[in-house]
Amino acid sequence: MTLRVAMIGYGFMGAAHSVGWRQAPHVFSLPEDVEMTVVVGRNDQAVAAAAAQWGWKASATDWREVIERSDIDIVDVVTPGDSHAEIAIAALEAGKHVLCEKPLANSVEEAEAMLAAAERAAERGARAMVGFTYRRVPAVTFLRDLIASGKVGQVQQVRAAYQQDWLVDPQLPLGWRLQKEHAGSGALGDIGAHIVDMTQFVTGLQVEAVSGIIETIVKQRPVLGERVGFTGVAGGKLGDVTVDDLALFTGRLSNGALVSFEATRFATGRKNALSIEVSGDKGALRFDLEDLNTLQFYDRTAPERLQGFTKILVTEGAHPYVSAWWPAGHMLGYEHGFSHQVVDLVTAIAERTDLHSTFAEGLSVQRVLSAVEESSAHDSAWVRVAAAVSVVA
Ligand code: SOE
Repeated sequence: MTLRVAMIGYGFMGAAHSVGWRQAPHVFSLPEDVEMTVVVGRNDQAVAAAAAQWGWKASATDWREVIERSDIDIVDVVTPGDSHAEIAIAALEAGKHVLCEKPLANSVEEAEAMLAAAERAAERGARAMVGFTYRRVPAVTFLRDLIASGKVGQVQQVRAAYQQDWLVDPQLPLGWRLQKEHAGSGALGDIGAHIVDMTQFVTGLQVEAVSGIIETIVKQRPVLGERVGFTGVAGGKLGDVTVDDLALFTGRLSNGALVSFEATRFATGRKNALSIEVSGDKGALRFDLEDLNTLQFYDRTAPERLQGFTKILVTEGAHPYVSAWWPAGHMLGYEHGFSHQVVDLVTAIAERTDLHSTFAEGLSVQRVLSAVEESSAHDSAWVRVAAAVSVVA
Protein backbone atom coordinates (compact mmCIF):
# COMPACT_ATOMS: atom_id res chain seq x y z
CA MET A 1 0.00 0.00 0.00
CA THR A 2 1.01 3.62 -0.42
CA LEU A 3 0.40 6.25 2.24
CA ARG A 4 -0.38 9.59 0.61
CA VAL A 5 0.70 12.69 2.49
CA ALA A 6 -0.66 16.23 2.49
CA MET A 7 1.56 18.79 4.18
CA ILE A 8 -0.17 21.98 5.37
CA GLY A 9 2.32 24.85 5.54
CA TYR A 10 5.62 25.40 3.76
CA GLY A 11 7.95 27.53 5.88
CA PHE A 12 11.22 26.39 7.45
CA MET A 13 9.58 23.34 9.05
CA GLY A 14 7.94 22.50 5.72
CA ALA A 15 11.40 22.29 4.18
CA ALA A 16 12.66 20.08 7.02
CA HIS A 17 9.64 17.76 6.92
CA SER A 18 9.93 17.49 3.13
CA VAL A 19 13.49 16.22 3.52
CA GLY A 20 12.16 13.59 5.92
CA TRP A 21 9.30 12.48 3.66
CA ARG A 22 11.65 12.33 0.67
CA GLN A 23 14.59 10.57 2.33
CA ALA A 24 13.02 8.03 4.66
CA PRO A 25 11.45 5.77 1.98
CA HIS A 26 14.72 5.65 0.04
CA VAL A 27 16.97 4.90 2.99
CA PHE A 28 14.83 2.72 5.26
CA SER A 29 12.78 -0.32 4.25
CA LEU A 30 9.42 1.06 5.26
CA PRO A 31 6.44 -1.27 5.68
CA GLU A 32 4.39 1.03 3.41
CA ASP A 33 5.34 3.28 0.54
CA VAL A 34 5.00 7.02 0.96
CA GLU A 35 3.85 9.53 -1.64
CA MET A 36 4.39 13.27 -1.20
CA THR A 37 1.00 14.03 -2.71
CA VAL A 38 0.27 17.68 -2.02
CA VAL A 39 1.62 20.68 -0.14
CA VAL A 40 -0.82 23.40 0.88
CA GLY A 41 -0.27 27.15 1.37
CA ARG A 42 -2.19 30.40 0.89
CA ASN A 43 0.04 31.94 -1.79
CA ASP A 44 -0.48 29.79 -4.88
CA GLN A 45 2.73 30.79 -6.65
CA ALA A 46 4.95 30.43 -3.61
CA VAL A 47 3.46 27.07 -2.63
CA ALA A 48 3.76 25.79 -6.20
CA ALA A 49 7.44 26.77 -6.17
CA ALA A 50 7.91 24.98 -2.83
CA ALA A 51 6.22 21.86 -4.20
CA ALA A 52 8.53 21.82 -7.22
CA GLN A 53 11.66 22.40 -5.16
CA TRP A 54 10.92 19.88 -2.41
CA GLY A 55 9.46 17.12 -4.56
CA TRP A 56 5.70 17.28 -3.85
CA LYS A 57 3.49 16.04 -6.71
CA ALA A 58 1.14 19.01 -6.47
CA SER A 59 0.26 22.12 -4.50
CA ALA A 60 -3.06 23.54 -3.34
CA THR A 61 -4.36 26.60 -1.50
CA ASP A 62 -7.35 25.27 0.48
CA TRP A 63 -6.44 22.93 3.34
CA ARG A 64 -10.09 22.14 4.13
CA GLU A 65 -10.62 20.76 0.65
CA VAL A 66 -7.40 18.77 0.82
CA ILE A 67 -8.12 17.05 4.13
CA GLU A 68 -11.50 15.88 2.82
CA ARG A 69 -9.87 14.16 -0.16
CA SER A 70 -10.28 10.38 -0.06
CA ASP A 71 -6.81 9.79 -1.51
CA ILE A 72 -5.04 11.48 1.45
CA ASP A 73 -3.95 9.25 4.36
CA ILE A 74 -1.63 11.47 6.43
CA VAL A 75 -1.93 15.19 7.18
CA ASP A 76 1.33 16.84 8.26
CA VAL A 77 0.74 20.18 10.01
CA VAL A 78 3.68 22.59 9.81
CA THR A 79 1.81 25.89 10.10
CA PRO A 80 2.33 28.45 12.92
CA GLY A 81 0.81 27.35 16.23
CA ASP A 82 -2.42 29.35 15.89
CA SER A 83 -3.81 26.92 13.30
CA HIS A 84 -2.52 23.60 14.71
CA ALA A 85 -5.68 22.80 16.66
CA GLU A 86 -8.14 23.65 13.90
CA ILE A 87 -6.30 21.75 11.18
CA ALA A 88 -5.28 18.74 13.25
CA ILE A 89 -8.76 18.25 14.73
CA ALA A 90 -10.42 18.59 11.32
CA ALA A 91 -7.94 16.12 9.80
CA LEU A 92 -8.47 13.58 12.59
CA GLU A 93 -12.23 13.93 12.21
CA ALA A 94 -11.83 13.35 8.47
CA GLY A 95 -10.17 10.02 9.36
CA LYS A 96 -6.57 11.01 8.57
CA HIS A 97 -3.42 10.18 10.50
CA VAL A 98 -1.84 13.41 11.77
CA LEU A 99 1.70 14.58 12.35
CA CYS A 100 1.69 18.01 14.03
CA GLU A 101 4.68 20.28 14.66
CA LYS A 102 5.58 21.27 18.20
CA PRO A 103 4.51 22.87 20.42
CA LEU A 104 1.27 20.95 19.99
CA ALA A 105 -0.88 24.08 20.38
CA ASN A 106 -0.93 27.66 21.60
CA SER A 107 -2.80 26.88 24.81
CA VAL A 108 -3.63 24.03 27.17
CA GLU A 109 -7.30 24.21 26.14
CA GLU A 110 -6.42 23.72 22.46
CA ALA A 111 -4.05 20.88 23.29
CA GLU A 112 -6.78 19.19 25.37
CA ALA A 113 -9.21 19.43 22.45
CA MET A 114 -6.56 17.98 20.15
CA LEU A 115 -5.93 15.06 22.48
CA ALA A 116 -9.67 14.40 22.73
CA ALA A 117 -9.88 14.37 18.91
CA ALA A 118 -6.86 12.05 18.71
CA GLU A 119 -8.46 9.65 21.20
CA ARG A 120 -11.71 9.57 19.26
CA ALA A 121 -9.78 9.04 16.01
CA ALA A 122 -7.65 6.28 17.58
CA GLU A 123 -10.82 4.21 18.02
CA ARG A 124 -11.14 4.33 14.24
CA GLY A 125 -7.46 3.44 13.76
CA ALA A 126 -6.02 6.90 13.08
CA ARG A 127 -2.68 7.81 14.66
CA ALA A 128 -1.51 11.20 15.90
CA MET A 129 2.08 12.24 16.54
CA VAL A 130 3.63 15.53 17.66
CA GLY A 131 6.94 16.48 16.05
CA PHE A 132 9.43 16.51 18.89
CA THR A 133 12.07 15.61 16.33
CA TYR A 134 15.11 15.81 18.61
CA ARG A 135 13.92 12.65 20.38
CA ARG A 136 14.88 10.85 17.19
CA VAL A 137 18.47 12.03 17.02
CA PRO A 138 20.21 8.66 17.54
CA ALA A 139 22.28 9.96 20.49
CA VAL A 140 19.14 11.20 22.27
CA THR A 141 17.23 7.95 21.77
CA PHE A 142 20.33 6.08 22.95
CA LEU A 143 20.66 8.36 26.00
CA ARG A 144 17.05 7.49 26.88
CA ASP A 145 17.83 3.76 26.47
CA LEU A 146 20.90 4.03 28.72
CA ILE A 147 18.94 5.77 31.48
CA ALA A 148 16.15 3.17 31.19
CA SER A 149 18.74 0.39 31.55
CA GLY A 150 19.98 1.94 34.82
CA LYS A 151 23.32 3.37 33.63
CA VAL A 152 22.98 6.57 35.66
CA GLY A 153 21.08 4.90 38.52
CA GLN A 154 18.61 7.14 40.32
CA VAL A 155 18.17 10.46 38.45
CA GLN A 156 19.07 13.19 40.96
CA GLN A 157 19.39 16.35 38.88
CA VAL A 158 18.96 17.52 35.28
CA ARG A 159 20.32 20.59 33.49
CA ALA A 160 18.66 21.44 30.19
CA ALA A 161 19.27 24.45 27.97
CA TYR A 162 18.19 25.57 24.52
CA GLN A 163 20.03 28.70 23.47
CA GLN A 164 19.73 30.74 20.28
CA ASP A 165 20.77 34.33 19.52
CA TRP A 166 18.70 35.40 16.53
CA LEU A 167 16.88 38.14 18.45
CA VAL A 168 19.95 40.01 19.68
CA ASP A 169 19.64 42.36 16.68
CA PRO A 170 16.91 44.90 17.68
CA GLN A 171 16.22 45.58 13.99
CA LEU A 172 15.07 42.04 13.40
CA PRO A 173 11.44 42.39 12.22
CA LEU A 174 8.32 41.40 14.11
CA GLY A 175 7.63 38.01 12.46
CA TRP A 176 4.87 35.61 13.54
CA ARG A 177 7.16 33.92 16.06
CA LEU A 178 7.16 37.19 18.05
CA GLN A 179 3.38 37.60 18.16
CA LYS A 180 1.39 35.84 20.86
CA GLU A 181 -1.74 35.45 18.72
CA HIS A 182 0.25 33.41 16.20
CA ALA A 183 2.97 31.68 18.22
CA GLY A 184 1.33 31.33 21.66
CA SER A 185 4.61 32.14 23.39
CA GLY A 186 8.19 32.93 22.45
CA ALA A 187 11.38 31.12 23.41
CA LEU A 188 9.33 29.25 26.02
CA GLY A 189 7.06 27.44 23.55
CA ASP A 190 9.33 27.33 20.52
CA ILE A 191 12.48 25.92 22.09
CA GLY A 192 11.60 25.51 25.79
CA ALA A 193 9.06 22.91 24.60
CA HIS A 194 11.91 20.82 23.19
CA ILE A 195 13.89 20.69 26.43
CA VAL A 196 10.82 20.01 28.58
CA ASP A 197 9.89 17.17 26.24
CA MET A 198 13.44 15.86 26.07
CA THR A 199 13.75 15.86 29.87
CA GLN A 200 10.50 13.90 30.24
CA PHE A 201 11.41 11.58 27.35
CA VAL A 202 14.92 10.64 28.47
CA THR A 203 14.18 10.33 32.18
CA GLY A 204 10.71 8.78 31.86
CA LEU A 205 9.67 11.24 34.59
CA GLN A 206 7.13 14.06 34.52
CA VAL A 207 7.69 17.72 35.39
CA GLU A 208 5.20 18.10 38.24
CA ALA A 209 5.83 21.67 39.41
CA VAL A 210 7.72 24.71 38.16
CA SER A 211 9.00 28.06 39.33
CA GLY A 212 10.22 30.44 36.66
CA ILE A 213 10.47 33.77 34.99
CA ILE A 214 9.94 34.83 31.40
CA GLU A 215 11.15 38.12 29.99
CA THR A 216 10.98 40.20 26.82
CA ILE A 217 14.23 42.09 26.35
CA VAL A 218 13.49 44.02 23.11
CA LYS A 219 9.88 45.15 23.50
CA GLN A 220 9.28 46.70 20.09
CA ARG A 221 10.52 45.75 16.65
CA PRO A 222 10.06 46.90 13.06
CA VAL A 223 6.75 45.70 11.69
CA LEU A 224 7.14 42.97 9.14
CA GLY A 225 6.77 43.93 5.49
CA GLU A 226 7.36 41.36 2.83
CA ARG A 227 7.61 37.75 4.08
CA VAL A 228 11.02 36.41 3.11
CA GLY A 229 12.66 33.32 4.57
CA PHE A 230 12.79 32.62 8.29
CA THR A 231 12.48 36.18 9.63
CA GLY A 232 11.04 38.36 6.88
CA VAL A 233 11.87 41.90 5.82
CA ALA A 234 11.05 44.97 7.91
CA GLY A 235 8.43 47.41 6.70
CA GLY A 236 9.05 50.63 8.67
CA LYS A 237 7.08 51.36 11.85
CA LEU A 238 7.54 49.63 15.20
CA GLY A 239 5.17 47.11 16.76
CA ASP A 240 5.01 45.42 20.17
CA VAL A 241 6.69 42.08 20.78
CA THR A 242 4.02 40.13 22.65
CA VAL A 243 5.97 36.98 23.55
CA ASP A 244 8.94 36.19 25.78
CA ASP A 245 12.52 36.40 24.55
CA LEU A 246 13.80 34.11 27.27
CA ALA A 247 12.50 31.74 29.95
CA LEU A 248 14.41 30.53 32.98
CA PHE A 249 12.70 27.98 35.17
CA THR A 250 13.20 25.22 37.68
CA GLY A 251 11.17 22.03 37.50
CA ARG A 252 10.43 19.35 40.08
CA LEU A 253 10.31 15.87 38.54
CA SER A 254 7.95 13.12 39.66
CA ASN A 255 10.79 11.36 41.53
CA GLY A 256 11.63 14.59 43.42
CA ALA A 257 14.72 15.54 41.36
CA LEU A 258 15.19 19.17 40.28
CA VAL A 259 15.75 20.39 36.72
CA SER A 260 17.10 23.75 35.62
CA PHE A 261 15.73 24.88 32.27
CA GLU A 262 16.92 27.75 30.11
CA ALA A 263 15.25 28.67 26.81
CA THR A 264 16.57 31.83 25.22
CA ARG A 265 16.87 33.69 21.93
CA PHE A 266 19.39 36.07 23.52
CA ALA A 267 22.40 33.82 24.12
CA THR A 268 24.83 35.86 22.03
CA GLY A 269 26.93 33.54 19.88
CA ARG A 270 24.75 30.48 20.47
CA LYS A 271 22.97 29.71 17.20
CA ASN A 272 21.03 26.56 18.02
CA ALA A 273 22.62 25.07 21.12
CA LEU A 274 20.55 22.43 22.89
CA SER A 275 22.15 20.54 25.73
CA ILE A 276 20.98 18.23 28.47
CA GLU A 277 22.89 16.61 31.30
CA VAL A 278 21.32 13.99 33.54
CA SER A 279 23.10 13.28 36.81
CA GLY A 280 22.42 10.14 38.81
CA ASP A 281 23.90 8.22 41.73
CA LYS A 282 25.62 5.71 39.41
CA GLY A 283 26.65 8.02 36.58
CA ALA A 284 25.84 10.91 34.29
CA LEU A 285 24.98 11.42 30.63
CA ARG A 286 25.27 14.55 28.52
CA PHE A 287 24.02 15.38 25.02
CA ASP A 288 24.96 18.52 23.09
CA LEU A 289 23.31 19.27 19.74
CA GLU A 290 26.45 21.09 18.57
CA ASP A 291 28.16 17.68 18.68
CA LEU A 292 25.08 15.59 17.89
CA ASN A 293 26.78 12.33 16.94
CA THR A 294 28.21 11.91 20.42
CA LEU A 295 27.21 11.36 24.03
CA GLN A 296 29.27 11.97 27.14
CA PHE A 297 28.99 9.20 29.73
CA TYR A 298 30.43 9.21 33.25
CA ASP A 299 30.38 5.83 34.99
CA ARG A 300 30.61 6.18 38.78
CA THR A 301 30.77 2.41 39.13
CA ALA A 302 34.04 2.16 37.16
CA PRO A 303 37.31 1.76 39.11
CA GLU A 304 38.14 5.15 40.63
CA ARG A 305 41.38 5.60 38.67
CA LEU A 306 39.52 5.11 35.38
CA GLN A 307 36.62 7.45 36.08
CA GLY A 308 35.99 10.41 33.80
CA PHE A 309 33.52 11.45 31.12
CA THR A 310 33.85 9.16 28.11
CA LYS A 311 32.85 10.30 24.65
CA ILE A 312 30.70 7.70 22.88
CA LEU A 313 30.44 8.05 19.12
CA VAL A 314 26.80 7.20 18.46
CA THR A 315 27.45 6.14 14.87
CA GLU A 316 27.59 2.33 15.14
CA GLY A 317 25.09 0.07 13.44
CA ALA A 318 23.99 -1.05 16.91
CA HIS A 319 22.79 2.47 17.76
CA PRO A 320 19.17 3.56 17.13
CA TYR A 321 18.35 4.37 13.46
CA VAL A 322 22.02 4.31 12.39
CA SER A 323 22.27 0.98 10.55
CA ALA A 324 20.05 2.21 7.69
CA TRP A 325 22.44 5.06 6.90
CA TRP A 326 26.24 4.78 6.51
CA PRO A 327 29.06 2.58 7.78
CA ALA A 328 30.24 3.16 11.38
CA GLY A 329 31.64 6.62 12.06
CA HIS A 330 29.91 8.36 9.15
CA MET A 331 28.10 11.30 10.71
CA LEU A 332 24.42 12.25 10.70
CA GLY A 333 22.97 15.77 10.97
CA TYR A 334 19.96 17.89 11.95
CA GLU A 335 17.76 16.68 9.09
CA HIS A 336 18.04 12.98 9.89
CA GLY A 337 15.67 13.37 12.84
CA PHE A 338 12.94 14.28 10.35
CA SER A 339 13.51 11.05 8.41
CA HIS A 340 13.41 9.05 11.64
CA GLN A 341 10.12 10.74 12.50
CA VAL A 342 8.67 9.52 9.19
CA VAL A 343 10.03 6.01 9.80
CA ASP A 344 8.43 5.83 13.24
CA LEU A 345 5.08 7.24 12.11
CA VAL A 346 4.79 5.07 9.00
CA THR A 347 5.81 1.96 10.97
CA ALA A 348 3.25 2.65 13.69
CA ILE A 349 0.52 3.20 11.09
CA ALA A 350 1.40 0.10 9.07
CA GLU A 351 2.04 -2.25 11.98
CA ARG A 352 -0.50 -0.73 14.38
CA THR A 353 2.17 -0.45 17.04
CA ASP A 354 2.49 2.18 19.77
CA LEU A 355 4.11 5.41 18.80
CA HIS A 356 5.69 8.32 20.57
CA SER A 357 5.48 11.33 20.84
CA THR A 358 1.74 11.22 21.36
CA PHE A 359 -0.69 14.12 21.63
CA ALA A 360 -0.92 13.24 25.34
CA GLU A 361 2.81 13.92 25.62
CA GLY A 362 2.34 17.14 23.64
CA LEU A 363 -0.38 18.19 26.10
CA SER A 364 1.83 17.42 29.09
CA VAL A 365 4.51 19.76 27.68
CA GLN A 366 1.84 22.41 27.03
CA ARG A 367 0.80 22.21 30.68
CA VAL A 368 4.39 22.78 31.79
CA LEU A 369 4.71 25.83 29.50
CA SER A 370 1.49 27.28 30.83
CA ALA A 371 2.57 26.69 34.43
CA VAL A 372 5.84 28.54 33.75
CA GLU A 373 3.88 31.54 32.46
CA GLU A 374 1.64 31.44 35.52
CA SER A 375 4.63 31.21 37.83
CA SER A 376 6.30 34.15 36.12
CA ALA A 377 3.11 36.21 36.50
CA HIS A 378 3.13 35.45 40.25
CA ASP A 379 6.68 36.42 41.25
CA SER A 380 8.05 32.99 40.28
CA ALA A 381 5.83 31.17 42.80
CA TRP A 382 5.87 27.39 42.50
CA VAL A 383 2.99 26.18 40.32
CA ARG A 384 1.83 22.57 40.17
CA VAL A 385 1.73 21.38 36.58
CA ALA A 386 -1.17 18.94 36.44
CA ALA A 387 -3.77 21.33 37.78
CA ALA A 388 -1.76 24.50 37.04
CA VAL A 389 -2.59 25.79 40.51
CA SER A 390 -0.22 27.91 42.58
CA VAL A 391 1.00 26.01 45.61
CA VAL A 392 3.08 28.79 47.13
CA ALA A 393 1.69 32.31 47.39
C1 SOE B 1 13.30 28.20 15.67
O1 SOE B 1 13.53 28.76 16.88
C2 SOE B 1 13.50 26.71 15.59
O2 SOE B 1 13.42 26.47 14.24
C3 SOE B 1 12.44 25.85 16.28
O3 SOE B 1 11.14 26.23 15.91
C4 SOE B 1 12.69 24.41 15.98
O4 SOE B 1 11.79 23.59 16.65
C5 SOE B 1 14.12 24.03 16.33
O5 SOE B 1 14.39 22.78 15.78
C6 SOE B 1 15.14 25.00 15.80
O6 SOE B 1 14.76 26.32 16.07
